[in-house]
Amino acid sequence: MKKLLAIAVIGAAAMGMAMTANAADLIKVGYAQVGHESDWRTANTKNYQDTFTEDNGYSLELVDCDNDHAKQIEAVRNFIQEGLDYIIIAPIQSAGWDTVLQEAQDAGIPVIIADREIDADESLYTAWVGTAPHDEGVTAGKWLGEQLGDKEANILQIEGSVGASAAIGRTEGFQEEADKHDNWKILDSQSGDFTQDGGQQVMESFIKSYEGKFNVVVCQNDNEAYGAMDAMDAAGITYGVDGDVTLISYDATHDGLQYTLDGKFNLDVECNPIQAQTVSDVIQKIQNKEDYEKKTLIKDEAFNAPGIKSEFATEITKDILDKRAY
Ligand code: GYE
Repeated sequence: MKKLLAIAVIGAAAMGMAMTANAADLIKVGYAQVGHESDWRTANTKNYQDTFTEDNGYSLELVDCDNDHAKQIEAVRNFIQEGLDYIIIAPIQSAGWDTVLQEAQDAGIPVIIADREIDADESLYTAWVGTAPHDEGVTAGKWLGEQLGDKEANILQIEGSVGASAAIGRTEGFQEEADKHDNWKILDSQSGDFTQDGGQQVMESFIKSYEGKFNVVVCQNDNEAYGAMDAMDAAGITYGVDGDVTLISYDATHDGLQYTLDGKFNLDVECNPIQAQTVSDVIQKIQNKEDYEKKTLIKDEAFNAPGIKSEFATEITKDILDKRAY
């Protein structure tokens, strides 16, 4: 009896040890996520949860920072205190990162900036993986120029969250193209915070001020565009390929592309939220002491409604839409 019990105890201890050893083998990653403001963000969160799994050798601590910069800084500080192996940050705003990045560096924890850009010296972070909002803005502007020809444009723009590189870049890129056209006027440009409610509210107030005076609406993400559509529907303003207003959006999520296929959006400029595997590849290279890219750009394209020929966008088809999982 005694002997058997002893064996059982040893067995449990060995199993326990094996379990601890396994847990200790996992690479501990903290992701300070922006929030849950849009379908794009939901897809990005899911992509991290599906990629940074225990089966893939990770333990993931994902913090939804609710679009609050102070909360995001605090999340990063907690990751540092916990002594995680890697920190990933999708920066809510581009400014204000120097101090906490220095703290992570002092603690010897590699930081990967993901999705958006930051205003900080490159030496303060390990790597960057993300998209190019400035180029996306340029694409939207070039496409509009190509489609309008000599026609004038009276444009209303619903921007993303104030201070976010995704909003700053899209605004600047589009403005650069707008500046090339004497007969384009950006009547107004206000933040809709990358949300559907925000898009609707801004569009409602735009309609009050500019009804009958605009022929282009640019929304800096799909959710804002859904809100803008609701506001225009309520006011009896038509948009899309058969409407009075050209509607441009960014993200090209599944629903956004469905609206493009239906001719409700004229153009949807893609921004790809599927970035976790690229981030994981960087981490694996660091783990294996291999060379890694300091910056990796996730490639995007643009899609326009069926029947529209463009040098800058692909005509959306049911086939493309069906392959879009997010
Ligand atoms: O366009 C928007 C999201 O940072 C690129 O954030 C991302 C943007 C995306 O909320 O939908």
